[in-house]
Amino acid sequence: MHSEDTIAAIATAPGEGSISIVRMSGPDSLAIASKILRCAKPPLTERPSNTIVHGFVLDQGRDVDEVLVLVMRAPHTYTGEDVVELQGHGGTTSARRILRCALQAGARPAEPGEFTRRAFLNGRLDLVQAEAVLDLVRSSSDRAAEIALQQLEGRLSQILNSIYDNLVTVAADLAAAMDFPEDELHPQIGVNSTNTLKIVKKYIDRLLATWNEGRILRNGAMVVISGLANVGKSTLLNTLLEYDRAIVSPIPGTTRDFIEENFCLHGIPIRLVDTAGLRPSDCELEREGVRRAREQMLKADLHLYVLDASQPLSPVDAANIADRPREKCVVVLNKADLGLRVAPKDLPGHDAVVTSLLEKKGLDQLRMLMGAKIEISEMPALGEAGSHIAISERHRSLLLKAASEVEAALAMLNSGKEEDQFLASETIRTAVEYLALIIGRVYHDSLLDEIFSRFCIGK
Ligand SMILES: Nc1nc2c(ncn2[C@@H]2O[C@H](COP(=O)(O)OP(=O)(O)OP(=O)(O)O)[C@@H](O)[C@H]2O)c(=O)[nH]1
Ligand SMILES: [Mg+2]
Repeated sequence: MHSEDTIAAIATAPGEGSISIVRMSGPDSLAIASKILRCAKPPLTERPSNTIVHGFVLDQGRDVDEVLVLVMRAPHTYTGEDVVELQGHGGTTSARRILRCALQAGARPAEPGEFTRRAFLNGRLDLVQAEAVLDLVRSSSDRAAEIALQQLEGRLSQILNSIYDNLVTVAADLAAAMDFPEDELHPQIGVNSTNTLKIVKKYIDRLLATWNEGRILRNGAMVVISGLANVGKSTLLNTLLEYDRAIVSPIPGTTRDFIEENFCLHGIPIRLVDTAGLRPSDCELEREGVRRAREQMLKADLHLYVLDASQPLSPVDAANIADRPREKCVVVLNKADLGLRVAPKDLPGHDAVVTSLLEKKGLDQLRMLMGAKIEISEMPALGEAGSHIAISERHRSLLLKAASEVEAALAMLNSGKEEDQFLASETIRTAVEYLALIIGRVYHDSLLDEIFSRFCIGK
């Protein structure tokens, strides 16, 4: 597909900056840029690809900004079309004026993600790679950025394509074998198909196992601080964030609504939530706070249960701790500076850390334990060593469907019945369709709208 029209947008973030970029893509990019540019000869339209030209953008004969112009000719560009980038002196006003000139000269404003959408439609990227562009822009940690970049470079696509190709081969082999109805399925074809399907299934399962990491890296791991009133929950939030976000006071029931903030722990993006102290109350507002606290706890990837360890372990604390899944809970035995009347050994089977948030003690150990608990698995078995993959929710839901089709086909091949072999081939074709949807070999406009509408304008 090659578009008829030429799109333009400001590609840099709004606000003051040292450079601002207006980007154009489409068949008339060079002609439009040439119309609004005063530069030395030859004109832009005669310049070779990948050159930089110095000049001035003009609006009705008056200079608007001094610019460097990047000339990139199709097909080896981001979008696969002629692309021009005008780099001005920075600042929103100047970028807007350059964009206005480009629009007056014949470009049309780009939709969000339209440059990347064109890259996809022109075969420069598959859908999985296009999604990685957004992941990269949005990544909030080194690790997330690394994974996004590898996905953009095609690591995940390679594996998906190989699964796709193998499934197509198996479906074709089975279909070909059926063209000779007088024979039973050739035993070799049966064995090969079964083996291939088993390997494919293993690969799909390994990809599925990376989803949780992907979810955490894209959305952040939800860590919920809970416990009885006045034990130091808000102090813990402030300490981990390293600034005074929440009100701390010796009055029990200080925090009413929950408070959510993001931060990064050992490269893992975290959504940290402080909640109201869990206690019965006559006050309607406080009861609502406790209800909201419980709602947050249901969504937690990790619980930090805080208690006042200078007091003997209360039955309520013991019950609350028992309620939380052990593998997802760290008990924070706080206020150790006031004397320790609950020790980790009193909570067998639970991970517990003794802290004094007042004296800033026990924090390194707490951070280590949090990092270890928010499990992020390495997956060296897939692809080359050192490659990281983390699939998204969209990939996961389609892979789950593909996996169940592959499993069904395996069962059919095992049955040994001739009609089942025909069905197996059809079932594998359905799995192939799911794979095609992930990579974008098949797509609907509504899917593209959904994916690219999340991008910024100019990307
Ligand atoms: N001695 C001592 N006091 C602490 C420690 N951590 C917090 N505090 C104090 O305990 C009181 C309550 O702290 P908060 O952080 O507001 O407790 P909270 O659990 O958020 O309380 P609510 O929001 O009311 O449920 C404050 O006066 C803190 O200064 C500690 O390690 N040692
Ligand atoms: Mg509080």
